Amino acid sequence: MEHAALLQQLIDQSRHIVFFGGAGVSTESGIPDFRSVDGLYHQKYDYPPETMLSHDFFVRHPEEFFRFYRDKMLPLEAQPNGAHQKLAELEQAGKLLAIITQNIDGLHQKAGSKKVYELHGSVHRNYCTLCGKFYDAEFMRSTQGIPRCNCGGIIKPDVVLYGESLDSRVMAGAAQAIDRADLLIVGGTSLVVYPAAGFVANYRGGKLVLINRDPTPYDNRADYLFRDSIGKLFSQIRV
Ligand code: CNA
Repeated sequence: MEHAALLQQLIDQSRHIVFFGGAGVSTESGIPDFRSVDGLYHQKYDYPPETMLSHDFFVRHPEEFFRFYRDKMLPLEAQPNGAHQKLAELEQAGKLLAIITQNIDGLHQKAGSKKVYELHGSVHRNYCTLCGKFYDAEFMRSTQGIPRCNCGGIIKPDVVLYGESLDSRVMAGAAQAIDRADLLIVGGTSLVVYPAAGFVANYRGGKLVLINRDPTPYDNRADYLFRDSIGKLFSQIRV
């Protein structure tokens, strides 16, 4: 059976779907991922993205951190693609419990999804490190150099940088959702960044579907493996 028809059948048979995704969910919206051939790891910078997006780098080289951040992490014109849209529709139809994402772009919410566990935070939330005042992504993009609050504090994106710990409440909510899932769809993630691999490895519920262009270390754990474009595939699903 072709991929779309098989995915349709699995979705039709399930009542508590959970979707777990990564950067590959947003590439069809024009946002590059890290590890694909046209991803950020293959573009030329003085440091690799993992270094520039680390807590250590943020503290030691804030000016360079924000130059990279404004340049690459704030594609605010990007629009949701077929995957974001169909997942939002599945939630509205009462079939999808939650989305767990490693993305920080907010495109699931832009598509209308409500229950979204953002493991790595969001570029749409930024806070003064001194007084806690909130700033949106548009404000961050309008700044130059190191963004500062009225009070003088540095404004930090609410994004989990490498070397920082994940929010335990978000983690617990995501784990609970996965426990309740009768269909776990994992897509657009290389499954090499913690805690993605753990969530997938520990899934003991119903069926596991993996949709990814490149191979992952968990391909053999999947009940169904679709080496396909996730936006294109979801666009063909009827909710
Ligand atoms: P990754 O390691 O870059 O892997 C992405 C995976 O998606 C690769 O295995 C690709 O083969 C696959 N892929 C790319 N495009 C598609 C597509 N259209 N259809 C199907 N598969 C596709 O990304 P991960 O999310 O696994 O890595 C985790 C990092 C990347 C997280 O910390 C993210 O915060 C971070 N990131 C996020 C964004 C974003 O918010 N949009 C962008 C870039 C990186």
